[in-house]
Amino acid sequence: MEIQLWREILIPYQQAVQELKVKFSSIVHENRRLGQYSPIEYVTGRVKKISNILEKAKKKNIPINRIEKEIDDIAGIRILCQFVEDIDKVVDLIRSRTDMEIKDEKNYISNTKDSGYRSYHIIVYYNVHTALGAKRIQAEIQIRTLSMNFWATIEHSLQYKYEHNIPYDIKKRLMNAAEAAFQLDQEMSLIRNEIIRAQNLFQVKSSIIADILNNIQNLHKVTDNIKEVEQIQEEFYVLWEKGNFEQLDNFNKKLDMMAAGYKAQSLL
Ligand code: 0O2
Repeated sequence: MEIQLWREILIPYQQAVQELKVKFSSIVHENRRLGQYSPIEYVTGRVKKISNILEKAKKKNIPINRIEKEIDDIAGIRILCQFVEDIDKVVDLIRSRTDMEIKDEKNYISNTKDSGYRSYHIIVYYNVHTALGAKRIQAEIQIRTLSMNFWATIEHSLQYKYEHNIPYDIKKRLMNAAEAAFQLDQEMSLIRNEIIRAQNLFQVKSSIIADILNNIQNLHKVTDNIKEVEQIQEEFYVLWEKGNFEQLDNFNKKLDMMAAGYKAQSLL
């Protein structure tokens, strides 16, 4: 039998996981920078452990030389969303990408698994270029809410503990917990707009505060009138204590004009 050089075999998968994590995480950062809501909360990824690859191949009767073709989740990315509605947005986003090609989609949200597992899976083909050359690999993208993920993570570790034979009473409790996680997602969806508004406000407020402090620091650099900058800083702390968003915004605009007057806006 041909020797399996696992270290080499896994290199393109490791690279694919790294690249896909960067690509999906940058969507989060870009949205936040633009002050927009991000349907992606955060992204994780992993390359399946060799022992788990062999285990899965054994369970599914896959010959060693067909592992890469038939096990499609050697590279795995997990995209976590706050709300169920965000999952559709992420799915559309993946469908519209030209740097990956969809092989298969499994909707375990509308078709919940018997275990209670809910998640949306997309298998993609993805091209990687490594020191060993170019390769088209498969990767599994799991898209789920934070609540679905909480349940799946706990259930997954219990599957390992009980070697896939979870006792009936624990299985029952897990089913109840899956129902509770489903209810939680539904409740959160009902107040989704309110939550998004609150999060956006928080985002805008923190960027205004960062701007104000940046302006104060720049003014401190360019003026000899330290007393004036101290007064501005004191004024800021008073406004900050009050926490009025509009007052902080106006104060920031005033500082922007002062900084522009001193040509201090672009200083670090
Ligand atoms: P790991 O350790 O996460 O990599 P199947 O055809 O159903 O036997 P297949 O073809 O791998 O299995 O596809 P499926 O069912 O879509 O499962 C792929 C992955 O989804 C699993 O990988 C799990 O990560 C996750 N998953 C599926 N079902 C469950 C479940 O009931 N509970 C939990 N917690 N996760 C699940 P692996 O290789 O099983 O495991």
